Amino acid sequence: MQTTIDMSSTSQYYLELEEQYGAHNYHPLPVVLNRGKGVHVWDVDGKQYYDFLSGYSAVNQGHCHPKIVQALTEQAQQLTLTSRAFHSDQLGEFTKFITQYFGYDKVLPMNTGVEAVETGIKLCRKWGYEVKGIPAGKAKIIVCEGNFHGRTSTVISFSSDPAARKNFGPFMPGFEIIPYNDSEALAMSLTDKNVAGFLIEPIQGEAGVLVPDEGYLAKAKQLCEQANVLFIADEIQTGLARTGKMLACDHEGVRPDILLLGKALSGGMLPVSAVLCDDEIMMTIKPGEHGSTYGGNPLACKVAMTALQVLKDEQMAENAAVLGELLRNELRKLQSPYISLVRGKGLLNAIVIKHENKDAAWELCLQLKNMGLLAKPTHGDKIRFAPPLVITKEQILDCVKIISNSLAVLD
Ligand code: IF1
Repeated sequence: MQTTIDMSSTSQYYLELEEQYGAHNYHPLPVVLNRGKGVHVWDVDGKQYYDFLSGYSAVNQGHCHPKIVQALTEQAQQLTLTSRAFHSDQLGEFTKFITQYFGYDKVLPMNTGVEAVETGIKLCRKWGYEVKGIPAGKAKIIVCEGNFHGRTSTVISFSSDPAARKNFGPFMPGFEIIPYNDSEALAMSLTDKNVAGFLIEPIQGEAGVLVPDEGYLAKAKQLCEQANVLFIADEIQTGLARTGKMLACDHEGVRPDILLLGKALSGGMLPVSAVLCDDEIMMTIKPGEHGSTYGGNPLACKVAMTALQVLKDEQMAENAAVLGELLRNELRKLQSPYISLVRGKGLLNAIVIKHENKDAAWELCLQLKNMGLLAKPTHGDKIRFAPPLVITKEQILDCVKIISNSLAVLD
């Protein structure tokens, strides 16, 4: 089993530029893209691919969605940045739009996903001291084993992935790691009166699309409520229609106390993130206590309002629910000896590869690429299948054919 990589000299040229001048903090698939539209992307030689990664779920609305591109380009010619030293006409509209959209009192806009997580942590601690009455410096936040919430030094402090932490210490204290999908472990940890919050991914993405048991999120929320602890949902990857509902928490009727959004909030145009919560929490932060230069900029606000509107107008959650079901069923029907598990919700899915060769998932992804579908292995043996939510039934069936044919490379 050895997949041949046919690289044009054009692709090779760009690969070598990155290799020489870029930091080596990634190991990408050897494909160089220069165009995207809907579910498709094209490489520098004009070869077309289905995108089954969607920019790690940032392009839920499809590549270069015309309405979002229009919002971006129009606003770019009008006003892009004021800083928060001044007001803009877009920020006010955005705050009203997104709080009504998700049903919260207030929003705090940031840029990247990890900044939303950092903001959630800071809000939670402030609330812990100023509302709950936790003694100074004692606030604790519970997180789950296998979590992925981003890459800052605080956030990797509570990662359980050795690669994310090695030689990046010393680490931020104040976090306790408990097993995921284990409400008894949560109940035990919640007996500590100094716990201010529970930070959780409703489905663990980086861990390989781990869907918790039905009822776990609702139970966890209930336990947090009883303990007067904030339930903080990181919906940066699971949110915004990806799993078949607007939020993954919606599947269990759970309303997080603090909601973290990012990625598809801009439809892949620029980094836009947001933290939503009610006044009791949000109003603990006063002027000068938190912020960012670009957070809430008019360009981001305009793009985010459009990106959210498009999700509803085009019923992307419904499409994700129906086509995700179809994708998982068709993949299971293949009965491939190399696929030991198909799991996911909506269009956030993963397969687990079973093979004697430990590079099998990587080899399969190279073959998928040769046959016109881009997906990326994670943790060695898992492959994430998360196409843009604008994909059609015919396209899903076409993709399953590509996957089926590609599996032959593992024989
Ligand atoms: C990378 C995975 C996806 C996230 C959740 C916060 C953030 C992320 C639940 C931070 C980011 C990323 C970043 C990306 C790989 C990736 C990822 F493989 F790790 F699991 F999406 F599938 N919370 N997820 O998933 O958001 O600061 O990056 O905007 O290259 O590190 P960010």
